[in-house]
Amino acid sequence: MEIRLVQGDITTQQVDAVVNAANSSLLGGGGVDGAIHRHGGPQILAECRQLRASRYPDGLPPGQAVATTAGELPTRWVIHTVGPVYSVTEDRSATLAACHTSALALAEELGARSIAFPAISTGAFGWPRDDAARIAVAAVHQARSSASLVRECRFVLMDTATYAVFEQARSASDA
Ligand code: AR6
Repeated sequence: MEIRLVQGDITTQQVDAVVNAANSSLLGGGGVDGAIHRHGGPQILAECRQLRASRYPDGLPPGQAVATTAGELPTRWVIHTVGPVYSVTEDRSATLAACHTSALALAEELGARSIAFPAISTGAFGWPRDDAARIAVAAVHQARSSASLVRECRFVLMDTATYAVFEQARSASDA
């Protein structure tokens, strides 16, 4: 599996699956979540509502992942995952890593060959970008050996500063 870094908007990526940095309600929000629902159209929210009612009455727990249609996005599936809110008193990095491994495992199950991740938890959830980048890249690196279908894992970073920390994390993990 190739790990690629791209600076840009995750909603325009032509990949099989796009990962949404959602919240437990699965009912939308700001940031990546807002952009995905805005560009993907109402079908995504309709499926999220069904999932809430049928499988997640108490919400999707952080670190888990679930898939819906991608609506009008140029991709087949949206994989919703919920990152942990950053905490200075509690180490939640295993949950952030789990977001990546759960999303990748689900992509494999669906038959996706490519997947795009945003920088989960680095916006509204307040995780320091460089630390989140290290955790995300390490998690994908580790999951590589168990991924047989997914050939490309793309991190789509909105701004140059986030792109730069992911580039550093990737070089460190290759070393
Ligand atoms: N494409 C790529 N990256 C983006 C885009 C985009 N279109 N928009 C924002 N980012 P966030 P979180 C970057 O806040 O921290 C929502 O309200 C952004 O610059 O989207 O996991 C949810 O509903 C940042 O680096 O996700 C939850 O309540 C990164 O994506 C909560 O925010 C993640 O920022 C989740 O917070």
